[in-house]
This record gives sequence, C-alpha cells and structure tokens, in this order.
Amino acid sequence: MTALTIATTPIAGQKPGTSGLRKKTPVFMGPHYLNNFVQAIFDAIGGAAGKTFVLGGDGRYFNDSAAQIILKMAAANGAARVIVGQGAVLSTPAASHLIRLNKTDGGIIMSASHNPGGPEEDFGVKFNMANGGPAPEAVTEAMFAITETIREYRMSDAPDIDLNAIGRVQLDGMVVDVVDPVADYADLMESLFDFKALRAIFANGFTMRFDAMCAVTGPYGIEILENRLGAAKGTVTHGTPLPDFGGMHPDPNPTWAHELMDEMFGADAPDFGAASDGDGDRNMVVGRGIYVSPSDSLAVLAANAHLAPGYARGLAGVARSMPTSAAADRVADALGIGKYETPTGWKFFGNLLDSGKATLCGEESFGTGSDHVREKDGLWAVLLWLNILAVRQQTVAQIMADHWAKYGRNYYSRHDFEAIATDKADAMMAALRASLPSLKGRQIEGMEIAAADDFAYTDPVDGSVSARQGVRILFTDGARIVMRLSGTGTEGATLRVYLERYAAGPEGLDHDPQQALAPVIRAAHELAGIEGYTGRVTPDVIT
Ligand code: VG1
Ligand code: CO
Repeated sequence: MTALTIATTPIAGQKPGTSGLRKKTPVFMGPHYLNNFVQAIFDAIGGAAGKTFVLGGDGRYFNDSAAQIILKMAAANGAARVIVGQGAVLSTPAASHLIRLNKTDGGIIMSASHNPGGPEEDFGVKFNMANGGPAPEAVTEAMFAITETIREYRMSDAPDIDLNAIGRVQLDGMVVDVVDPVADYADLMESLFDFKALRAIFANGFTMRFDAMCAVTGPYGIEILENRLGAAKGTVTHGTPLPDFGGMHPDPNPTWAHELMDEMFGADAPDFGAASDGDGDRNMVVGRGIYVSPSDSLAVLAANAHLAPGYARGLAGVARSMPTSAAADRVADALGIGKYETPTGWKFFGNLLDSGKATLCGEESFGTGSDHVREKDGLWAVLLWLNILAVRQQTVAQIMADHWAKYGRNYYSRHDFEAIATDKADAMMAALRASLPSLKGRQIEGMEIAAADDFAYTDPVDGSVSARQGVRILFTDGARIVMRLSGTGTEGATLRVYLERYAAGPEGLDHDPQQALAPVIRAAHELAGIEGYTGRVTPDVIT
C-alpha cells in the first residue's frame, strides 16, 4: 500500500455556501471533484498529519464510496486516526458531538442536508472544526482559494475497508475506528433531559409521531423515543434511511412533511408531532391541530428550557439568525439575558457558544440547538419540547396561547421562490440594494419604512466582519421584510422573502399568519419588483 500523489487541475465553482459545498451528485462523482475539495480541506487547516478526525454522513447516495475516498486521502495525508460512524453514517449533531467527546481535530460531514438525494440529486461535504462547529468563513474561503490553484492531491491505493463492522482497523498506517453512530448521542440526550419523566408520560398514554423522512434520524429516533423512552412501536415513521430518501424531499416543513401535517390536523391526531431533515439537524414541531413556527419554537424553548435538567441553571443568552423573528428577543429581554443577531448559517453561532455568551441558538429554517454541540440538533429540540410538555402538563396549543398572551405574537412566514434564473435574481437584488438609501420615510400599504439596509455582522468575539448578509426593510410598527438569496441550493437561485409583523395582544393573537402578514407580503412584492424581475407571483414553498 502506498500513498500516491495524483496530479490534478483546479475545478471551478468549489465555493462552500451557507453550509459546506453542495452540488448535484454527478458533479461530485466527476473525476477529481471530491478529491480536490478534500485535499483543499486538509491544506486549509494546516495539513492532516498526526491529526484525528470524525467522518460520517447522512447516508445519501454516494455517501459510502465518498467515505472510502476520504479515508484513503486522510491516510495518505498522514492522519493518525479517523472515527467513522458504522456504514459511514452519522447525523450532523452526532458528528459534532463525537468531535467534541473525542477531542478530535475536526470532522468531515458528507451531507446536502435538506436537499434531495440520489444519483441525479444533491451531495455535499463540509468540514467542522475541533469545537464541533462548521468551519468559519475565513477557513471556507481558504479552502476555496486552494481549489482554484490545486495541482495535486494525496490518496492511498489501499483497498476499501469494511465500514459496516464496528471495531478498529488499519488503513495504510492510519487507525480507523468504526463506531455505533447512535449510542454516544443518545447518552448525551439522556444527560440533558429527564428521561424518567418522559418515560412516565409515554407510559401514561401520551402519543407522538416522529417523521424521520427516510433520512438519518430513523435509527436515532427509534433508539431514543421507542427503545429508551418507551414510546409505542411505530412512533417513528419513515424510520429506515434510504440513499434517495424514498424519493422524498427530506426537509421538515409543512410542504414536504405533509403526511405528518395531515395526521396532526386530522381526527385522532397524536399529542405531539415532529420531523427532522436529511442529516438530522433540523426539526419541525407540530401539536394536535397546531403548527409551531420555528421562530416561535425558539422563543418557547428559551422561555421554558430551565424546566429540563440540562438547563436548570438558566440560559446565558439566546442567539438567532437575522431573518428569524424577534420572538426570542422578547423572551431574552424578559429574562434579562443576552440576545444576539447573526447572519444565516450555524457557523456564526460557534463563537457565541464557545465563549459562553449564548446557550440557545435558532434559525427560522427549522433549526434550533444549544451549547451541547456546535450544530443545530433536530432530536434535541424534540426532546426539549417533550420535557417541557411533561413538566407543564399542557398541550402544545395551550403552551402557544400562554406564550403569545405573555409576550405578544410575532406573526412570521418565509416565502421561497425556487430555481429562478441566476441573472434575474441577481438583477432584482442589485436593484433592491440600490434602492435602500431612498426607502426611509416611504409609506407603503399603510406602513412607514423606518430603516432599510444590507445586514452586516461583526462577530463580538473575534471581530470578524461579514457583509451583505441580507436586505432588511424595517417598518415603524415593528413589521419587517428580509430578502436574500439561498446559499444551499444547487439549481439557479432561490429567493427567500422573510415576513414579520408584531401583534402585542391581547386582541388579534389568533389570526392566520398569511392573512396577518398580507400587507407586508404586498409591500415586499412591490418594493422588490419580484414579478417584474422574475416573472413569479406565487412562492414555491411557504413556511
Ligand atoms: C438554509 C437556511 C439556513 C440554514 C442552512 C443550512 O440556508 O436558510 O438557515 O442554516 O440552510 O441548513 P440558505 O442559504 O439556503 O438560506 V441544513 O439543515 O441544509 O445544513
Ligand atoms: Co440539515
């Protein structure tokens, strides 16, 4: 067995987006494509020699062969040891946990997350640092720069190893530890939540549906909910991970998790419903007859986290991405704790979590997490909700009503316009950005614009600045429009329009969000000229 040095040439477009490099699977499977990017990862972090990494993915098509390539490249680059989930599978939060638990130098996660999988769908790779969190912008930019000049990569010619057998093997001088992907993660959950109380509610007839969407959380959900907590067999649906997610779009929102929505709004709905995404870091929470928006979920979790043993000491602070509603800010203010507003993408929470400024973080895109790992964590959010339900002995609908009565309600929705021609989307955003300086004071739909800008973030820990993170239009009554282009899509451009309007109560807290937001939606279309630039009027996905 030899470590070979293989000549290559740069491949255009290997620029990581919001969360790693995502491309169509055939692109990733093309000659040298994965190899160039993996070499760039190792080079960008100062080489792999003597280091230990974690490796796993969400099990989508190409996951297994990609793992063999990455292992052989790690070996040829001199890595000492790689910890791999059995079958090359790890949920993103479980990978983050293993990086931290084993004090490794980082990890490679193979996933395109909520994007569909399969031979013609999407694949992705990202690197997480020793803190367990996604590489910050400075590191992903270094990777991209290396892909633009790369001339060679190193890879062992050793044969494939058996990733299905748990245990230790050698690969060209490197140790490979194949581990149970679920056990350590399940233990971590047991250390944070009151499993005794949760077992008691299930024993007393509490019912739940967890839709794993044929993605990575199936085995995690079955082990934790059914085996450890005693929820009825069949509580977890779509629990067998499939390389193409059974043809489903593994994105837990009302559109793509419609089976769960139908059940939760039907006769005989369970008490609680939830779903997770391709790689297990997202969550959708639904009560019987009530959908909980992710922004509201973050606020409710922040207000009630102290009811779970892992957070009994209270929270240091709450962080949310800029497009996420301000509902969590109201809770932070009431608790007298810190609140932070970051750009979209979990990598921006890392410093706040590492420095102890924030304990809970969340995004409007069905992501919530805490300082237990450095990724958002779908099952964690579900378990925290369960713990809160067990202590409060109320329904989800009652908890939401109480929350809005106390804090008021931030009506919120996101409208996505997918696969727009990139030049049209860029032209629209450019015109919108150019109009920002003239918007202040303008009246529209009976509202007055108080401010308009392009969000820039200065990290309070390391001082790094991230500019152009999304256009914000703020109204004097607290309403808000945010617009940005997606950094995770693989086809054309996706325009995300984030809409928010605050109702203080006590009246008007139970409207349909789309109706409550109607003037804000009309204002967004008019201010950006969405139809004129893109030809689109109706969003593809509303969450
Ligand atoms: C989207 C979400 C963002 C999230 C990212 C990764 O990014 O909006 O909040 O952090 O996906 O989530 P974008 O750039 O497409 O808006 V995951 O679960 O796909 O890793
Ligand atoms: Co995900």
